[in-house]
Amino acid sequence: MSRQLKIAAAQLGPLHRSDTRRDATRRLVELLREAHSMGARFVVFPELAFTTFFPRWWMPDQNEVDRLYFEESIPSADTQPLFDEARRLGMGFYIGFAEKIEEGGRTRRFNTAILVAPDGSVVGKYRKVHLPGHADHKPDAAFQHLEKKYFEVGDLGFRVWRFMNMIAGMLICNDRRWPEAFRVLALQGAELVALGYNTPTENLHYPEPPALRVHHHLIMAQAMAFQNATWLVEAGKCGSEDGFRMFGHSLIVAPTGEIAAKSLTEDDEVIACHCDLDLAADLKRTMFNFAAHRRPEHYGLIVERVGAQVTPANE
Ligand code: CDT
Repeated sequence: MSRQLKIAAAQLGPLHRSDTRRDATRRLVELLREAHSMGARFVVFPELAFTTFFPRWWMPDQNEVDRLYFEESIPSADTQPLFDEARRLGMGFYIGFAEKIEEGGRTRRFNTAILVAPDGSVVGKYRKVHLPGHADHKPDAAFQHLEKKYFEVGDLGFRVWRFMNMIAGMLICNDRRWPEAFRVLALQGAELVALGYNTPTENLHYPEPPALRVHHHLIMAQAMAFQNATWLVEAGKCGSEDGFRMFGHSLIVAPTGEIAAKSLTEDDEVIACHCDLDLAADLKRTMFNFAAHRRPEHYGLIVERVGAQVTPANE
């Protein structure tokens, strides 16, 4: 009998600067209940799901940033109700948050996601590797994208976990633009990749039509799921946060590359799908039988070189 799991993506509408983590948790609990009523047993929530997308703001007082946006423990008093309700309902989930730790005598901050089992235990942690944006203040820009200021590059690598009768991996937002991240998960047998995101409708760095940004979001998801023979569940935080818009289009993509479910709004919304986990395993035995067809002896540059250098073979 094939392995079936009903999975949901719980999209969040806007969280403004004035919204507290308690406010966010209340909404997350409602979304969790809705996913449960739809029959889902595993839910993917967005990146930095308890707060507004704060890297859009230049804030010189790090103590204030820590107090308003970073978690020193998870669950915390404010976020505990989500964990309690998930355990009561017997549901697993993925959620993103800003993590602050003390390690080796210094404070470290990461953009983090965790996998929580139906019994409430945290079974896996991932710290975002691909941090977009910049670290300096850009006073002339319409908004900032200061992930390089507020976070360190994740130090836990790309891992998978045996979880709820599947092999699950985690990524966060900008990671979805880098095929290497997915491939490292797929090489460990990932059958499902969970990913939360916050993606501004406008590109900070150069003009780009909003529709094109959504187009890229969709084709990346479809390509990454298919080429790595994995289910992919992406949940966004979206809508206009204090006047700064981010797009929705949360989605569940099958290992065939087909979009199985997609959100319609830019507000709180749950989408769900019956996922046949063996579809991922089957494709890894056939079309994407890595052991039979990959040629890593020709892929060396992928790990040796970071930026492109032009060295034509005839020079
Ligand atoms: N949160 C996050 O990583 N957002 C980025 C914005 C990049 S703008 C080109 C994203 O990749 O969606």
